[in-house]
Amino acid sequence: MKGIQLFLTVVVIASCWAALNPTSRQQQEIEEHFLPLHLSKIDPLSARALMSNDFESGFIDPWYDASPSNVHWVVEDFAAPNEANNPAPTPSFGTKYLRATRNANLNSGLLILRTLKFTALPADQISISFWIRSKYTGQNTLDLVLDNGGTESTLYSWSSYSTSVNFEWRKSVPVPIPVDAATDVTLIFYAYCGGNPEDAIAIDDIVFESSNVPATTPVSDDCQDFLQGNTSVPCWNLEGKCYCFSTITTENWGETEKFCKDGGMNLLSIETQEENQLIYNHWLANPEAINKRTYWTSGRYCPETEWLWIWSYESDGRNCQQQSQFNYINWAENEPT
Ligand SMILES: [Ca+2]
Repeated sequence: MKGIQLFLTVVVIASCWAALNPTSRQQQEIEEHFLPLHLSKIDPLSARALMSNDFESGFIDPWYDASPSNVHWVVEDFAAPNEANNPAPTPSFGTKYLRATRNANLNSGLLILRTLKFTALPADQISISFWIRSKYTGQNTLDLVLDNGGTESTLYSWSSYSTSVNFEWRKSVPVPIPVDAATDVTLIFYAYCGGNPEDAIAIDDIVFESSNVPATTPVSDDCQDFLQGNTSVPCWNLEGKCYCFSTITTENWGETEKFCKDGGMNLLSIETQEENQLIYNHWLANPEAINKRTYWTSGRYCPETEWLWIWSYESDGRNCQQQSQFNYINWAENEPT
């Protein structure tokens, strides 16, 4: 692909909180049954502020385990897995995560992870990291459900990653919370974990945030000369976007994407002829500074769908059809291979 690496910066816009509704009787009964006393005192607005959780503290508030059977959500430390013969993959950050934890007989069962009632606002979204492994493909499931006034609706299912060879933590797509106005709701993870030694489900890095974020930042102030002071990654503001050109050689696409994300940016998606020309001209004009001829872009081949190339905003587990397919292409000769 004739393309050059681009990073786009992102600005977060703070959102406002609104009024709350009274807790329903049904929710009260659930919370009284499962919750530690200190948690039942939290009001929906306070619960909202606590929704993100990486479990490094060992606490899961304002989430709580409401599993009815032999399998429960328990914070596990990577250094001391409960199932030594089926350890979780190395977390991308920290050491703790929430895992479907079975008894000594590895009994299967339904798992339920609920939040306290919290105030959701329009444009709210949630993402997670997850790991699912199944002896039998599709056996183990992980679904996210919204409970809005007692009506449950499934927001997302990650069960397609439920295979015997899944040894990766994956980052989910941001899942929108569909409310039209400030609404007190509950989120629920429903999961099923089988009784085979290979079976496992784990959740980490729950991020709850507003999606009121522009995709790009049309300002020059945020585009420094170098990415986070790294002189191997010079940056320029080109027509209102910040483009950085890494001269560091990376081993593969995943490593490169992580490098960009660690710098608060994303790999380049070249979606128009104009943008391709802009970057190409800049590259021609700055050979000493850029000093490379080949670059990774965000383009990737989607294995789930035959011959589908997409601009991947991040390797987040989204279905290929949900990401940006190539509209503009300018393959080099004999590409793609
Ligand atoms: Ca963690």
